[in-house]
Amino acid sequence: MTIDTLFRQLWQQYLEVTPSAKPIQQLLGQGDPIINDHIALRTYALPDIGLEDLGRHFVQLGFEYAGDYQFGVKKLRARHLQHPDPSIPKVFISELKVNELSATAQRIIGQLYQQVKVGFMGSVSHLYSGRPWSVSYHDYLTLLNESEYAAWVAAFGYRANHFTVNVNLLDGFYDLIQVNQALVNAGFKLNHSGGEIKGSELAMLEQSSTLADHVAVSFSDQQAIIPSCFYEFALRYPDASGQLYQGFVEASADKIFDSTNAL
Ligand code: OOG
Ligand code: NI
Repeated sequence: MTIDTLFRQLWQQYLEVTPSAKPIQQLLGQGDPIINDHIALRTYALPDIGLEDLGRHFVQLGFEYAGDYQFGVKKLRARHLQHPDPSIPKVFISELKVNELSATAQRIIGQLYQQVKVGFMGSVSHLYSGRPWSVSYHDYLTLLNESEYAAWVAAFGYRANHFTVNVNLLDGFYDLIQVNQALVNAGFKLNHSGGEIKGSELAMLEQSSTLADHVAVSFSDQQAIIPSCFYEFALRYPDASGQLYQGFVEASADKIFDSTNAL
C-alpha cells in the first residue's frame, strides 16, 4: 500500500464520523486543497495492538520515530513519526497504559482485547478498520467515568481521530486567531481546554481544535450519540536553525486530547 492510499483510506473513514470535516476544509481552503500537518491514532498498550504495532506500518512506508511524549494524569504515552519528505503529514500515535487503570476498567478492556484476533495489527488495512470488538454502552459509560480516552478507543477503535490543517500553508489566514474566528463565525465549536490557542511562538507550535462531532454509534445493547472525531489547526514557528519546528508540545497535546470530551 502506498502512503497516499493509506492517508486516503484514513480520510474516507474519518469523514464517515466527522460531518464537519468537509465544510471546514471548504471554509479554510476556499476551493484549494488543504495540506495536512499530521493525523493522530489511539490504542491500548497491549501486546499486538500497542503504539509500535501501529507505528510499524508507517516505518515500513519510510517514516521515522522523531519524538516521545508522556501524559501522566491521562496515563498515556505517545510518539510521533515523520517522513523524510516534509510534504507528507506526520503521525502522532498514543497508547493508554491499561495496567494503570482500575480493576474494573482493566476487566472491561480485557473483554474487548479477547475479541482481537492474533496478529490483528499485522495488516496495514487494520489501521483504518474501526472497532475489532463488540462493546456495550454500559461498559462504554463505565470506562468514560475513569478515562475518556479508554472509552473513545472502545467505541471507535482504529481510525484517525483527527486530521490537522497545516495553517502555515493556508492562503488568506495568517494565524490561529483568524482561523478560529472564521470557524466560530461559521458555527463550529472550538475546544477551550487550556485556552482556545494552545502553545505559543516560544514553544514553536500553536494549536487549536474543534470539539469532536457527535454521531450515533451502535453498541451491543443500544445506540447512543457520542463524541467522535475532530479537526485540528497547527501553526509552526522556526527553531534556532531557522527550520519550522516539527515536534509536538506535551502541555498542548494534553489539552488537544480533550477535544473528544463530551462538554
Ligand atoms: C492526540 C492529541 C495530541 C497534538 O497534535 O498535540 C495531538 C489525540 O487526541 O489522540 O494531536
Ligand atoms: Ni494533533
